[in-house]
Amino acid sequence: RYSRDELIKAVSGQMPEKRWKHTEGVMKSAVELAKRYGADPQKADLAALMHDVAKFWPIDQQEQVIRENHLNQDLLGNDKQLWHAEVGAFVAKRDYGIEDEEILDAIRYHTSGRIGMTMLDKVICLADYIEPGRDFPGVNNIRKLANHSLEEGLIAGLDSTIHFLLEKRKVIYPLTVLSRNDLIRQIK
Ligand code: DGI
Ligand code: FE
Ligand code: FE
Ligand code: FE
Repeated sequence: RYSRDELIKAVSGQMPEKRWKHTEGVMKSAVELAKRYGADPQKADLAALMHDVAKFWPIDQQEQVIRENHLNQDLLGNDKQLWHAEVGAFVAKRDYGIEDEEILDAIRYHTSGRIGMTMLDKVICLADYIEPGRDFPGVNNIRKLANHSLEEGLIAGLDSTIHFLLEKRKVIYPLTVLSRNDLIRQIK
């Protein structure tokens, strides 16, 4: 069993300083959002701490984890940037003993979202966009929306991702679009 301090040590040691600063920012923002919107702040803190654990793993190691453990094979035909979320959830359980499926799902879906996102999924995905260290066009608008609606903030976040992917002529992972559409339906 890892204590929170031991997890911090283990996770921060697997990434460059800058990415660890990002993770600390996501922890702070996730706890704030959880308190504001009635998710469990302790779960938000732990999911945020772990969310990018696999981000700096060598890409062939990420691929191997997905193949050998029969994780979502669809990801292998999509952008490698998506892999660390699925791999992160797997290693959070296997290597760090995190058993709570709500936390594992929040890690697993933090990049794409999913249809029927839980409150915790939304909190982590949105915190990842608005943490204090983030700086991309439109981030302040997302921060503003996040103050009054989890869904509005998240839609703006996913829209900015989709917009970025279109501009770069990247393949869009269908679940990213499905998540965005599902959130639109939720607020109608
Ligand atoms: O890990 P982070 O940088 O904190 O953020 P993230 O996990 O939300 O996103 C990682 C990257 O994944 C980001 O640069 C955008 C990219 N991404 C997100 N959704 C999609 C995507 N890339 C493709 N090709 N398709 C997607 O649907
Ligand atoms: Fe990530
Ligand atoms: Fe994200
Ligand atoms: Fe992140």
